[in-house]
Amino acid sequence: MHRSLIANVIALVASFSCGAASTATPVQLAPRATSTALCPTYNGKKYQDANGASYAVTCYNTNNGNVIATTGDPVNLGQCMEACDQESGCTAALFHMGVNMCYLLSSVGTMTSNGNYNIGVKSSSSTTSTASAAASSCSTVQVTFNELVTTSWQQSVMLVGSISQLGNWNPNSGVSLSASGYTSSNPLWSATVGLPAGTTFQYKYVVIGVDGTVTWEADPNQSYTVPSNACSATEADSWQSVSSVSSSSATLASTVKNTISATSTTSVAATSTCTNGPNSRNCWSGGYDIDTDFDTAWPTTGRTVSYSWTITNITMAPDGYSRHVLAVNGQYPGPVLEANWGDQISVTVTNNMPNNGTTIHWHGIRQHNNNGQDGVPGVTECPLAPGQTKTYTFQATQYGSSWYHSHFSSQYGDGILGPIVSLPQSMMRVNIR
Ligand SMILES: [Cu+2]
Repeated sequence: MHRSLIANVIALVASFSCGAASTATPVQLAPRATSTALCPTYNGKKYQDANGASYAVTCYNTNNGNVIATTGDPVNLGQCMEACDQESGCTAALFHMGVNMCYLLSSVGTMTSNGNYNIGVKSSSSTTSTASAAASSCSTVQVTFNELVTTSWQQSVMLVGSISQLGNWNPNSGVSLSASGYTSSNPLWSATVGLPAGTTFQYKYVVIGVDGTVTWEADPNQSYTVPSNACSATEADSWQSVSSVSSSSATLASTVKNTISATSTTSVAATSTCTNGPNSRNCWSGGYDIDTDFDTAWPTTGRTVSYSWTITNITMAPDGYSRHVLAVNGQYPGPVLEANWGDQISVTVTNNMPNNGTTIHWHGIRQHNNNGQDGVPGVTECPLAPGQTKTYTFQATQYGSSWYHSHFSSQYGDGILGPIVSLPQSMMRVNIR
């Protein structure tokens, strides 16, 4: 796996070349440092996955662990562990912090210390249920329901079941799940419900669309008995789609879609953990709220905001004294780049300066897994030569105000700059451009 990682880096480096430099020999990479600086943060830490299994963490580099799968874009070792739990045969997982890659391992292999990796080794003997069983029992058990279901913008997820606590099958009275742990690679919706010990019931998850459409997951109903020897428990499920049900099932066609009328006077759907009131608009739609960490979760609106900019060398007098200015669409400062949180942004930049290269950097935009759009000449791209055009595309995964600027030479001091405004959901303007 080590070799494939390095091969990827070489491929990335080799894939960009600036004119004559394209014939240059591949860059020789420096050996990876073997610092263990990151280890103490995680060493000895215990993670718990969606099924309640515990993982102990040791910081190691594996030399011959048998990789059974890899997943991209995990945020931490805990998510990597959850992916491991979903994969049969996975006994350990390795999270590479440098590139946010998750390696699911069927064995751990020989280890040498390396701070760029964290490994969680599945410990079969310790699970939450056995641990809490030994501890005590409770009349009300806090049951956490974790559901993996990929949802789109402004959808929400509810848990509905055959007992009153789950709405007696009425989706208007079910339990709202929170998407606070949702990421594209681990679409986790979750809720914790206090239920009487020993109760047996049936349940399903439903997805609520922005127009109130209720989509039930496919049959069969799931069944659950609340443990009577524990105070907390976890139930992990994935969305049951029709295609995952055996075709011999008589209930195959029973995916039900209902439309319920909106009972709220607002388009904002509060989650189980967030409620709007007269003095608070902190709860946003789609399970997002003011506390959502936009490094791990963001909406995808499906809308693209497009701009077309031409960079020219002109004469202006911004402070009353005529001088040469490098202008964006003939103006200084440049046009406002405005989008809603979750929009795709597309900016086509044409360099019409006669004797300057240029790139545009989107200051403060994370560009996670999207390096090529970061606009840093000599690092992520070649500068645009006079007359060249490039379309930068990236998603507004963050909200707030920042600025864009040329990253070439000191051009932003001569005018190539402007504001970026990514509106949070509480301020969204649907009709931007
Ligand atoms: Cu900057």
